[in-house]
Amino acid sequence: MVLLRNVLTVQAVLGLASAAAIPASQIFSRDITPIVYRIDPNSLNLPAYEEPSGRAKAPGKVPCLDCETGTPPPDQNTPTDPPSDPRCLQMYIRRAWDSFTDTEKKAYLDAVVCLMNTPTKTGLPFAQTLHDDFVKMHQTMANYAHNSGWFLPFHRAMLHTYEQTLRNTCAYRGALPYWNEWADAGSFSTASIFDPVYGFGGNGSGEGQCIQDGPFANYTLNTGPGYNNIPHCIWRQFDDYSSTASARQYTERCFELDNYYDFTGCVENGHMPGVARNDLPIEVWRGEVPQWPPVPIDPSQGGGFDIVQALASPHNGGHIGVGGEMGNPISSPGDPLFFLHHAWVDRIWWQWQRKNLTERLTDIGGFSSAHYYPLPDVGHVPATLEDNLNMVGLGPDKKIGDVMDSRQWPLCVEYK
Ligand SMILES: *[C@@H]1O[C@H](CO)[C@@H](O)[C@H](O)[C@H]1NC(C)=O
Ligand SMILES: *[C@@H]1O[C@H](CO)[C@@H](O)[C@H](O)[C@H]1NC(C)=O
Ligand SMILES: *[C@@H]1O[C@H](CO)[C@@H](O)[C@H](O)[C@H]1NC(C)=O
Ligand SMILES: [Cu+2]
Repeated sequence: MVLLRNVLTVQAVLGLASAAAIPASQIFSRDITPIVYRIDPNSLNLPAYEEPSGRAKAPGKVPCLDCETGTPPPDQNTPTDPPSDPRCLQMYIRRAWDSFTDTEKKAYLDAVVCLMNTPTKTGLPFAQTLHDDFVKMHQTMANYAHNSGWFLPFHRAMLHTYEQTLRNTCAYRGALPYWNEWADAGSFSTASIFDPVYGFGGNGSGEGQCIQDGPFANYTLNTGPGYNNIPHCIWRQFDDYSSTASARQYTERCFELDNYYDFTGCVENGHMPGVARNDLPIEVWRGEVPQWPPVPIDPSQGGGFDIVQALASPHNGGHIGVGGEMGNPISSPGDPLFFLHHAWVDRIWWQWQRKNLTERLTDIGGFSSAHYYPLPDVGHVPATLEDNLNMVGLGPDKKIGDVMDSRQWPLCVEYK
């Protein structure tokens, strides 16, 4: 059964040798026939994960501050409390992006650019950079890590792997920031996190809705959109109405729920116990959505589908308010903002856990795959603390039980 549960379905488009970036909107208007094949992760020939020895130098021409000088600046990650778990060498104090100084913001953005300029470590099909590797991780695990009990633990493990990769490969000295989305709900388009210099760049524009400024403008993703693997730009379609789904009230109602199964459904998709679910069409979860958000949506503008009414949740808010790559449930890590968004979601889980640690450090529920993805031969299997979260060679795999307590090794994370 263990093997069966590791059988993954991935679609890929073959025969596209050209590396020229093309706008995502054109990709979807093309006649593409995805080829479905199954991958057993045991057959992927993943490089074995190796503990890094010392800090790696950045590859050439990367504006990676401390890598270039070889002199690490003082650790920005000064803990206020000693680690509560003696196995933690230090704690990673995750703070809101808006609390970062300009120097800290620049150091983080530089490290992400460094990741984008570092060659793939997984060698997974179509991945060319370490940034692509994280998209592949998410693409590969998408049917397990969404609409399932794995949603929160998988993303927590993924964030840790990403944070450690920034530190070990790109000499980043801080902890992962999170995006405080309550502050920007309803007004993503003017949020300071999209600053062109000390931020992630702004909205997309033009035919492919490619981002035009910021440190990731002109970058070519080799994986995505969706399950496709076609070179394309990072694209965004801000929609301020959709971004109201990030409002505080849609988080607060999740905090009222008292078990993991109800809580995760509320956080991920705004599902409330006993209320009929407004599920997205299955095509969306297969990554086949041509563009996101679908139009028209805002009822005050005559739209027919009230996306906020249907989907308001702390998780959906960030995805649908930013749109484009972030609006794609399969390839959203292609926009580096994904990791700050998910750190926000992860903090919400931790805040909820902290309200009753005795109960909630072991509370897991739901299945080990999406409700629309019964496992071959065995169907739906309940998620357990023993389930293995595959990090596709980017870091050590983790069991769900390893990530239930953020403060403990291997995570050693605290949120401010
Ligand atoms: C973002 O850009 C898209 C595409 O150019 C445009 O349709 C949309 O109105 C913009 N959003 C905002 C909030 O400016
Ligand atoms: C992206 O390309 C444009 C046009 O060539 C250039 O002006 C801009 O500086 C580039 N941005 C980055 C972040 O490389
Ligand atoms: C934690 O949850 C358990 C089980 O629901 C309950 O008995 C207990 O009173 C709760 N503790 C707190 C501090 O709310
Ligand atoms: Cu995800």
